[in-house]
Amino acid sequence: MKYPIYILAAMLLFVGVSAGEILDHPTSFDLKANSGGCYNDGSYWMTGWGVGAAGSYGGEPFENFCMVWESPCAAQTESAAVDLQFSGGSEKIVIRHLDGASNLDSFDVLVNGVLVGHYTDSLVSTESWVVSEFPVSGITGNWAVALVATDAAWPLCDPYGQIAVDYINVEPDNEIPEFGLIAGGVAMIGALGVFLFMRKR
Ligand SMILES: [Ca+2]
Ligand SMILES: [Ca+2]
Ligand SMILES: [Ca+2]
Repeated sequence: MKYPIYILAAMLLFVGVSAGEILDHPTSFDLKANSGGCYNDGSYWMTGWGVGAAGSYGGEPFENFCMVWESPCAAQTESAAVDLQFSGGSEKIVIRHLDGASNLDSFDVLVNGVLVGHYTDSLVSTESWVVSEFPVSGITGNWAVALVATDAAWPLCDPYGQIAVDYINVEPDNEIPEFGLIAGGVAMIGALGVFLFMRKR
């Protein structure tokens, strides 16, 4: 079958635009919920997320976050994931999530199915929102960042769900160089102190 040149051009343009859209995936993902389900303001890919019970979790309304496991939890084994963009440099996956009173809010973090981090519940029996960072490096492009619950379901998983997540971001990880500079500065000040001490003697 022969296509007119303008149809071929349109097809190439479509492929090009599609590839461009793939590169436009975000570096931050704000999870939100309503009675209809879990959603994001953009049209980005997300799967496996559910909605908590109406009410507040750790002082925040259920509309602010989504659940890795949602009612009915007993049958749940799947991960919950969002698609995020990585630069290839030293970065960190930053997740704001609830460390709840159940003490069963531990989870693994996977990128493209590969384990990159783990959060262990603090075993503090309060409803506390925490921001956890998981360093990564050498990951380039768009990949699924998945959370996998690693504890047993808690008794009230139905209806409240398990592992509430507010947002997942990919951010530059500048902490190691900064720490190196601070450590270097402390070492220099220390060496100077020894030098002055020795001169005084
Ligand atoms: Ca789920
Ligand atoms: Ca806890
Ligand atoms: Ca949110």
